[in-house]
Amino acid sequence: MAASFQFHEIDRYLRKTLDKKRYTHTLGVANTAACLAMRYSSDVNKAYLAGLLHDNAKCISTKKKMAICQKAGLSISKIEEKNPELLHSKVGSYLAKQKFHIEDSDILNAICYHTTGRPNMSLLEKIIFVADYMEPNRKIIPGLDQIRSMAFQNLDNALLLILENTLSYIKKKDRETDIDPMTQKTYDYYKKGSK
Ligand code: DGI
Ligand code: FE
Ligand code: FE
Repeated sequence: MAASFQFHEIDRYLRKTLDKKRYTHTLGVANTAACLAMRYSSDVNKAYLAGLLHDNAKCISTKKKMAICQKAGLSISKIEEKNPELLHSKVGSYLAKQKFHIEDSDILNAICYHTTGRPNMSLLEKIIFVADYMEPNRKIIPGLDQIRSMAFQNLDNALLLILENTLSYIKKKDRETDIDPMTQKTYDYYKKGSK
């Protein structure tokens, strides 16, 4: 299990590699994930650790992210090539293992799928996905209050509301073609489950 020295070491790395805004967001996600873990009887330390690490690759340049993928043999889809910000999740998952020796596959998957989600997510994956969207430092957007209160009542419903918002946001930006098929699959899966 994650010991506090590990949190400390990761915190030092994040302070160094993330910009201020991203670092603040990261602490918000870690704390929110811990709260959701308390609510849903999930491992609180694990949720905090996954929250701390979820955006660890966010401030790495596109060029470097691509290079890391190539070196590590991680595939880059067409949509990721066109929208390279999507790569921070899988690169972050890889670096969590390489740099911090995280072996827990649930934590690694929670990092890897925190942007698009995926069908049939584990409880920890859902917690990180939702915490990322609702943490206290996020810019207030319509529907966020409802999502925040829903997150503590029904996690799957909160997940669905977030996916709805994300998909309509991407479509509004006139980038319909840029929807990652995984985001759509996640939405379809949880939409079907909600009926
Ligand atoms: O890294 P964060 O900003 O904390 O949050 P995130 O990892 O969820 O990334 C958010 C961004 O990802 C947001 O601008 C929307 C974008 N995104 C989510 N799903 C998709 C997507 N972008 C594209 N192009 N396609 C998607 O399916
Ligand atoms: Fe992210
Ligand atoms: Fe994030």
